[in-house]
Amino acid sequence: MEQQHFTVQGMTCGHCEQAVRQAIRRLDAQAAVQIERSSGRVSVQSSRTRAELAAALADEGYPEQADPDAAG
Ligand SMILES: [Cu+2]
Repeated sequence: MEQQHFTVQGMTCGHCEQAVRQAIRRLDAQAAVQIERSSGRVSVQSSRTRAELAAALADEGYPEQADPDAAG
């Protein structure tokens, strides 16, 4: 399983953390999820692809923050 890192928008409380965790677990019940709410960091160990995980997060209402290093 691969460790994937995301920085998402909109996590403001414990309920948000739970929603994020459940969105990942719905996609992959075996996933290990670590959340650091203050920075919006979500680390996921899962066999699912990064795109699948990111889509699940966005569908739940926590889209990834735009990468400030990505040009244009
Ligand atoms: Cu919340």
